[in-house]
Amino acid sequence: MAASTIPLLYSASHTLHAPLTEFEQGKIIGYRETPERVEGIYQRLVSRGIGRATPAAGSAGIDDLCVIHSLKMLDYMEAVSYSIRGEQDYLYADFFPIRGGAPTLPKSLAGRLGAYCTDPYSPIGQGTWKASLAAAGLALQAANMILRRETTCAYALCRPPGHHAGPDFFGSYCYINHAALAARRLMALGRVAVLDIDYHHGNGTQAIFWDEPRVLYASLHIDPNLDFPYFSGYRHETGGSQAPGSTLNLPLPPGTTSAHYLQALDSLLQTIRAFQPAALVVSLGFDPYQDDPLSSFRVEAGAYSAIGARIAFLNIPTVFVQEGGYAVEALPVLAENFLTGFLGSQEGL
Ligand code: SP5
Ligand code: ZN
Repeated sequence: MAASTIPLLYSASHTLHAPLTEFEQGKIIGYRETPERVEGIYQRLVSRGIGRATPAAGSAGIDDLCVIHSLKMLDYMEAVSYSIRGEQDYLYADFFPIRGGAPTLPKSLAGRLGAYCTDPYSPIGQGTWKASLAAAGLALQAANMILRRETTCAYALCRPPGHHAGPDFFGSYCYINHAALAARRLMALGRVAVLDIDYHHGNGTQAIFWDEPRVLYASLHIDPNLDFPYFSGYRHETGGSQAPGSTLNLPLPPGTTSAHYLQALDSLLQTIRAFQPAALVVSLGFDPYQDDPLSSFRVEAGAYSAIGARIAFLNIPTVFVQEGGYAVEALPVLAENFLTGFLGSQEGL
């Protein structure tokens, strides 16, 4: 029996995190990772009867997060967030330690900003920590629902996103790696695959599972020679010495069409199938879409139902975790297409 709806995990706390601006080539522009992104998807999926609104069970705690992130970084983020007074105030990292040394951590919180941060796209405000814990709670709840066999799939509408957050770094709109949290929890079932279809390489997720043979990290993304995160996501990165072959990067060129994209996806899915995972986590970014302001691909809106259907054919318990996607007007339709394809092709477990 094909399921026709998916549990949709949402928390209004995401609105506590809403920076106003970001840098682009020395200019200040509107922050792209806005609350409207997730609001639009949520409204659409509920009103179309695709998403089953499921109450949030509660925020994650630091104990949940330190399984994948360093306690020092977590304590730091919390301290910065709670030190901020003004509702509109956000601290942006602008100085970064030179690599290769063990930098002295300065005493001031402002001085430490760059110590854990890869770039200035993840400013910290007074609501950033609370919003991140709430989003992490959604991903863990989705994984718990699978573990308890309450469902075979769930969609965590996480915001801010997470796949650029690693063991001891964060950046690019991300703070806590929600997909990695879900994957780590699902390891209770056995091997876990993480399929990352955000436009950008998930450098954080790759780093977290680099030496973990029980987790396969497989990602389709823009060639890092040309775009963020630049320093990882290359094909030759295939996992650490304890986990050779557990990372699979498939960089794609600008101009990648729907057909090319689906072909590349099929090749990742084949590797995932061979890995025989007990569960799947999908880092679900809609930024490969052709009209996304950050995308150079030509993936059409209609392709998302085919992408969803192909993932459903794996026929394993699946947690979807929201990552990027910045074509705010189109996001609700992209999510609807994706889930229509997925739910329509589920065989039933
Ligand atoms: C989660 C996620 O998708 N994060 C992406 C963060 C990308 N941040 C870098 C933004 C650089 C924008 N410059 C590209 C201009 C394209 N017109
Ligand atoms: Zn992205």
